[in-house]
Amino acid sequence: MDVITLGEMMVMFVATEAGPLRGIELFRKHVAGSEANVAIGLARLGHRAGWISRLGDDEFGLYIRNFLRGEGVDVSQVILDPEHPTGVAFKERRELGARKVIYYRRGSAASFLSPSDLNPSYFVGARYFHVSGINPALSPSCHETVLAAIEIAHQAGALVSFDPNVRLRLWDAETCRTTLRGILPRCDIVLPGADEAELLTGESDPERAARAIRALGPRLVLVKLGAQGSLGVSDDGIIRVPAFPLERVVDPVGAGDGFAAGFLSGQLRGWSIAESMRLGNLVGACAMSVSGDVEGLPTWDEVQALQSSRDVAR
Ligand code: KDG
Repeated sequence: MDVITLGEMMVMFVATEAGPLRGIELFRKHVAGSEANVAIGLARLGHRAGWISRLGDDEFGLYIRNFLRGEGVDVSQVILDPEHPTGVAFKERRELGARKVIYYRRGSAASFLSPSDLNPSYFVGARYFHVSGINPALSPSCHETVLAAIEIAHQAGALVSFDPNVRLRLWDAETCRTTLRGILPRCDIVLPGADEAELLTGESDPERAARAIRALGPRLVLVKLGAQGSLGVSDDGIIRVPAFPLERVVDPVGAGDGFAAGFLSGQLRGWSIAESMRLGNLVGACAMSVSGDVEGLPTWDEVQALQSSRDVAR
């Protein structure tokens, strides 16, 4: 496997019209889950990606498993749980202000993931293990599973990539900060947004925040800066890569997952950090061009067409 990911995927109902959910009658069914989004992004770009999780043994669980399978993501490590349901989320659309994602995920099958669900032989030969700060927020056993999986991945020789994915609807800021700071020293690559980097370090300047995260252990920190592109801090110094030009942001949710998929794809191709970040920015922009998390993620052919039309990479 090139990249193994672990996390919860939910069925996500996206409002077809803008406005508060109480007035919405129609929703479109999508899948949503940060780490699985990354696996889909990588599979579309031509890499071997696997996803570890639990889903309810119910209609939505089967829908998600089939969807991922159809995208070419390996789902051999997905357990169908007959006792707990697949998580559900709703996404509101607003013309003004931030979009809201509402969860119905407490007690979901994925929140029962435990270290005994991990199969160390699955990690043999993996190049990267990608996980996010959503999992440790779901339950103590999910937190333990993340720590155990990081350990297994390192033993197998994989690099660990970590997106803090701060979700303050799942836990309070202080618990989040303390828990995620306990995970950061075990990671090789950390990909926070600017606000997440600040929450984790207390530094509002992204460069200082990235340095503070590096001081905890990770060799590479990539801060996502939205319209300002991304910032990379490593032993080689500081790299700033402008955003891929996008005429209209339809929905920013999922952009970070696109960035992670693009960046890891670049690294798997042996590209430099700057070139990989450029691909990350491009894939992140593609994710923002549609209202679902994954529908906009490009195939490798689409990436090449975009690169040659805009002459932005390689
Ligand atoms: O990164 C996008 C995710 O936030 C979205 O898919 C929902 O995974 C999700 C979550 O738990 O918030």
